[in-house]
Amino acid sequence: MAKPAAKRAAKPASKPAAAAPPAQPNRERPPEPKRYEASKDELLEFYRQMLLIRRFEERAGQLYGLGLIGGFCHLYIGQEAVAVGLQSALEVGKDSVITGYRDHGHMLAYGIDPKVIMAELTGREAGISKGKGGSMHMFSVEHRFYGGHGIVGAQVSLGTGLAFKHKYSGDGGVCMAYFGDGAANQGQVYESFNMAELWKLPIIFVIENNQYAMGTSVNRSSAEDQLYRRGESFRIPGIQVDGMDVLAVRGAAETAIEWVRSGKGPVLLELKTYRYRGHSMSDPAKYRSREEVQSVREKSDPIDHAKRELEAIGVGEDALKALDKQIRDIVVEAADFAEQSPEPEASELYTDVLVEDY
Ligand SMILES: Cc1ncc(C[n+]2csc(CCOP(=O)(O)OP(=O)(O)O)c2C)c(N)n1
Ligand SMILES: [Mg+2]
Repeated sequence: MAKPAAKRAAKPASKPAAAAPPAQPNRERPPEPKRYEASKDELLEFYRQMLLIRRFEERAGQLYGLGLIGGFCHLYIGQEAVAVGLQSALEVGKDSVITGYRDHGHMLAYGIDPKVIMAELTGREAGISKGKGGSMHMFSVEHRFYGGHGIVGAQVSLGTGLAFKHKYSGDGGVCMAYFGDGAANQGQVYESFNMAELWKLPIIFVIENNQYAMGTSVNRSSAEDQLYRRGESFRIPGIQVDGMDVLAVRGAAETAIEWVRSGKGPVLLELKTYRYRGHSMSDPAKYRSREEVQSVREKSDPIDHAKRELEAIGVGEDALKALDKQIRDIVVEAADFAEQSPEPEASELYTDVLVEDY
């Protein structure tokens, strides 16, 4: 006779559902930034720096055309107010900066010698990376300028590491990590956002929204095209800024730096800007019309904008012309220096290359 089936163990009485974890409090937000009230001298200095970047980049474009610059070359023309406005609020040597391959303007805005930048562009020994990095891989440990990176978005996770270092060593610095609207769709950007907010790292994520990633416009590639909102699901507050107005940029920088330096965690700034030139020197420019570019140049140019403000506060034509001449001389000197500098020795091929374990 078959044994009666063992009585099934009675189901334990169901437990009351675990209480839901308490909701996180609403994230505090930085105050609305104010447009920076610059003194006459400060505004002149911003204007001077933007003009230096513009003229320097124009000359770099010519040297590229003459075959003196090899490899890639991404110009910053049109975006000058972003690097100048933001970096003018940082403390050189204490804070750190990292960006992508469109990096010459950032170096100039950080007060790095135009001669060594031009020498780097032309692959000379006197270049800031001994001529071995070129346009995309500029670097200055002294200035805590950590590149110059060719892999789109990679600088965001590296920048998060720099911010971790600032916090870990308690050196009081903040990291400014720049990336483009195209890079804003990279996965590692969001992994970085998560860690940065979780650990309240001192980092300002700066999206330079110049409207295009190579030939792809933001609207064609981004489900959320209001890029300042991209940190929301990580509780990172975002601010949208007119990136063609150097004083608006500087004002946003002040707000962001104050917030981040006081230990409140990361902030995301979206700078609305525009690049006038092609993505790099080899760009067929079929994805936008000449009229579009012309219209931005005429209506929103950051240098014209600052010039009009200077005129309005009484800076005369002669003073502006003298400044223009001074900048042209600096750029000519940088180009001459670069052209006359020797190329690195062939033996340099074997230096600064990691061959051992570490
Ligand atoms: C991981 C990776 N994918 C693709 C590329 C090729 N690439 C170089 S620049 C670029 C566009 C990036 O655009 P954006 O981030 O808007 O920066 P912008 O050039 O406008 O400054 C692409 C796709 C790359 N260098 N790295
Ligand atoms: Mg872009």
